[in-house]
Amino acid sequence: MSKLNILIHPDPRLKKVCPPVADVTPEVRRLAEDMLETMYDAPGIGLAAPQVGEMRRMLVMDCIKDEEATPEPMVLINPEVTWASDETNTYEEGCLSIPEQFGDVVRPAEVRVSWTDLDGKTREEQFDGLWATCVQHEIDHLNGKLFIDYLGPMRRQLITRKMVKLKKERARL
Ligand code: K1U
Ligand code: ZN
Repeated sequence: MSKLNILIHPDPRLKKVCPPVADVTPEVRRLAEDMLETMYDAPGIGLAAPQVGEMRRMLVMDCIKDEEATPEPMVLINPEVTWASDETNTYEEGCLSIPEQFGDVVRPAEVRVSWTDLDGKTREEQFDGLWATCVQHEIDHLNGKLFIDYLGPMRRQLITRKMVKLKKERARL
C-alpha cells in the first residue's frame, strides 16, 4: 500500500466533473487501498479520487471516529444519490484539500446512495448522521464542488487566499 499526495485548493483538478469508472480492475482495487491508507493517515473520515489527482468517480470513507472501535472502511464506485430527505442537518465541515478551515454546511439529513462495490456488485444503502454528511461531501468532490462553495463569497475568498499562501509556503520547503 502507498500513501498518496492530497491536492490542496485551489487546483483545477478539484473543480472538474469526474467521469465514471468503467470496470473494477485490479488497478482500481489498488487505488482504493491506497486511498484508504491516505485517508486514515491524514487523518480524515473520507477521501474522493480527484483529491489525489485520480479523475474518476470513486470515494472511500470511514466515519467511525472512536480509535478503539472497529474500523468500517467503505469504497464507493460510481455513487449516486437516489433519494434525499427533506429534513436537513448542519455540520461544521472540513476538507483534507482545505486544511484547518471549517464552515457550516446545510445538507439533507439522510440520503440513499447506490454504488458499485469492489466485487463489481451494485449496492444501495441509506446513510444518516455523519455518514450522510460525509458521503454528500465526497460525491460533491466527484462533481468538482467543495464545501466552501456553500459559504458566502467573502468567506470563500478569504479561505482561498489562505490556501494560496499555504501552498506557497509549502513549495518553499
Ligand atoms: O473529503 C475530505 O476532504 C475529507 C473530509 C471529510 C469530511 C469532513 C467533515 C464533514 C464532511 C466530510 C475530512 O475527513 S476532514 C477531517 C475530519 O473531519 C476528521 C479528522 C479526524 C478525525 C475526525 C474527523
Ligand atoms: Zn473534502
